Amino acid sequence: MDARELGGTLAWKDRAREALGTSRARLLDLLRPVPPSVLVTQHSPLMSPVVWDVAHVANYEEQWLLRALGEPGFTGPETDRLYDAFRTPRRIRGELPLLGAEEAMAYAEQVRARALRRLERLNDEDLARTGPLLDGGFVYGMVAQHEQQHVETLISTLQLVTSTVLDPLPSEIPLPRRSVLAREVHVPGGPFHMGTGEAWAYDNERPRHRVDVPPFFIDRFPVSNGQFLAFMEDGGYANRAHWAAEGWAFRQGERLAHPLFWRRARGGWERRRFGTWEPVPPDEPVCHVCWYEADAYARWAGRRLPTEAEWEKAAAATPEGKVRRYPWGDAPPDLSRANLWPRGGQPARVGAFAAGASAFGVEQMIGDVWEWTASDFQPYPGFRAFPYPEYSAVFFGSDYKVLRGGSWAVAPDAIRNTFRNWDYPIRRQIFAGFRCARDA
Ligand code: AVJ
Ligand code: FE
Repeated sequence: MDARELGGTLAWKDRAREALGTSRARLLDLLRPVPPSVLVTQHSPLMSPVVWDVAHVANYEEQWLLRALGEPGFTGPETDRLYDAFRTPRRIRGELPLLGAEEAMAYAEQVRARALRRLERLNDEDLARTGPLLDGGFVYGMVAQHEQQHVETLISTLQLVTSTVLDPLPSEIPLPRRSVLAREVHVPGGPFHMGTGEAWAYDNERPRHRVDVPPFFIDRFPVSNGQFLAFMEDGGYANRAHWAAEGWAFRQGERLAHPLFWRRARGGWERRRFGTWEPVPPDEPVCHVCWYEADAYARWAGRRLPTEAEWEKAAAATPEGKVRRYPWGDAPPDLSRANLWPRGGQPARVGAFAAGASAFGVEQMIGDVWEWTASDFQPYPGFRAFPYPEYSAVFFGSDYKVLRGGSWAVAPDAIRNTFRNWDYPIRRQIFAGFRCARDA
């Protein structure tokens, strides 16, 4: 064994094995308590039956960690088609001849066992032959992050089920006691380096490039339920002046009057969490609002949503002109810094993570709720689709808005300052909130 293998390949092989092990454990832990009837049902046209996601995760791994690496798979074009997110739209997945719960799990297990054996056998020749797919172990990072992303997707599917499917987990996050800080933070103008070239980053985060960001103010914390209630009580949903034209049409058509999963009860507002109704906690970041609701709130407050570049600069940049992987630095997330999966099953209170503040003092940027930004999902200058255009490239344009920072249902391996998520501006079932900004 030569030094190159010791320092290079073997180093990422351990990381790959660990990431795959973690993502699979998360998937199994999530689904273990869920009744089989819930797993096979399509609960909403917006979300697949759980069994589709499980077999899709297995099929994706079969394609990338077996067949793409010259290893025989277990299935062929028919299965690929059934579990292809593009050729099979979500709303019809419940009517398809899908694998059952046990079959889908067995499929995932079979693929994984073979993929791990393939990983053990990988050698320098494979690396040379396969090219950039294996640079730094990229394809393993891609498959592990993909599985983690589907775990979050499954959590939002389970949140749509009206019967109690998950018991609330005990929250390990301490109470904040820090109401004295100014609620917004000034970020000076000037260049900063946006994006990343790190080995496991997705194509849409690349390449790192210089952007000039004018000075701005950004909220120290995500907007809370209590703040959002003030907007509601001030007639925010009924006042057209706050709404973008398409947002107003959507609000009218859907009769929006409060975040998704909320209802007005005798004692005040309640929200449904995994089938259980409970009072809305006023000091938690607001969640399950679409981009139009976030945008309307910001206008009502005399502010606006931050652009992606502003969000990332506030999270990653230091006053000395360096960039960090997480707001607090390069150390991996822990309980004192961010609320990520698996934790309490809900956002933590505003102010809970003083130790997670960015260099500029902005808090709770990673975890708790995804944050809608003002920006459309567009490629960075010099973007190249890799390894396939259906991950990012086919979504570029003005149809999708970018979300940043990850939610409490996101795994640590699938979030960093540069990570970009996107969705339609009308979507509310995702774990999305927002914070506001303004020009300085
Ligand atoms: C990045 C969340 C928009 O769910 O469509 C999952 C992630 N890509 N499988 C999605 C993804 C392929 C993607 N989002
Ligand atoms: Fe997928």
